[in-house]
Formats: sequence, C-alpha cells, structure tokens
Amino acid sequence: MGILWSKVKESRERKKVLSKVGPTTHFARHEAEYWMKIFYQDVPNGKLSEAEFVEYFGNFYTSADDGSKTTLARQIFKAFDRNNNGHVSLREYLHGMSTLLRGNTLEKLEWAFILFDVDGDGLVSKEDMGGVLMLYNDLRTNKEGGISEEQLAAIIDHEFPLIDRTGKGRLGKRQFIEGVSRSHRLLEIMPIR
Ligand SMILES: [Ca+2]
Ligand SMILES: [Ca+2]
Repeated sequence: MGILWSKVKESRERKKVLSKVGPTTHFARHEAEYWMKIFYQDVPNGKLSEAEFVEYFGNFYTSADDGSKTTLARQIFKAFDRNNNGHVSLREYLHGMSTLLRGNTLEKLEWAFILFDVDGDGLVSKEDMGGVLMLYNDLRTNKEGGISEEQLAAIIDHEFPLIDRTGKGRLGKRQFIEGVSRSHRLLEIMPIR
C-alpha cells in the first residue's frame, strides 16, 4: 500500500507541474506530456545531474572526441539549468526543449548566449564563440557534413567584428542576439537549428 500510494502521489505531483509549466511552453498538452514521459524515463528522481547529462550526450554523439563532447555537453547543461542549482528539473527541461524545438530565432539566441558564454562572465568573446562553434562543428562533421576549421575561422573572423561595433572584443547579451540574428552566415552554423 505504501509504495502504491507514493506512486499515486508522485504521478499527481508530476501532473501538477505539467499543468503549470506546459502552458508556458510552445508545446500542446499531449506534446508536453510526451516530453515529460521521456524525462522521467531517463531521470526517475526528476533531477538530471550534469554527470548524467554528459553521459547521455556522449552516447548520443559517437563522432567527436571525448574531450570536446564533454565540454559542449557541460555548456548545454548550463543553458538548460536556468536557476544554476546543478540539476535540470522537469520545468527547466520542458522550457529548454520547447525553445530548441519550437522557439523563434530570438528565443533560441537567448538560450545560445548562455551556451556561448563559456566562462560565465555575462559576455561572449570571440574566443568563446570560436570555441563553441568549433566543438559543435566537430560533432556535425561526420553526421551532416560540417565545414572545415579554416572555413569556420574565416566566418568568425569576418562576422564577429561586424557585431562587435564598439570593438571591445566581447559581446553583451543584447549585442550578441541582435548581431547574430542579422548574420546569415553565423546562423547557419549555430547549434540552434
Ligand atoms: Ca536547475
Ligand atoms: Ca564569457
């Protein structure tokens, strides 16, 4: 009886979260329910840790080397973990997936800003941008035909100064979002498509 009751309680709790969070995403009710099921299949305790996420991510992408996969996975985890408490909750997971799958360009770039700010100082430097794009390109190379490192570096060398109008070498959030959204060449290689 004890176990059964705790299961019923758990399921009620989940539905409560879903009815609160679902409407704040781009998902229809049945889609939010689908993603909730996926989440709890992998994370029964409802708290996805960074280590777990890095492991799932590593199993999913078999092409790139382990070091670059781990670095990128950590950054993606950070972008999901909005309140920065070290785990991704159902709420954060649904919001992240909704942004990635259904968000408009501005929403996706807001998400990408966290991904790109590797040292977490609230600014994206040219090195931050180059680093993350290299990692992502590395993952794509075997799967969907990424571009060469030289091509990638040339795009960043050309596009970054156009966005960095003050010439400080670092972009604030607004500057990053506005600038990248105007750059077709950068949008094409961003991990938000
Ligand atoms: Ca969190
Ligand atoms: Ca930074």
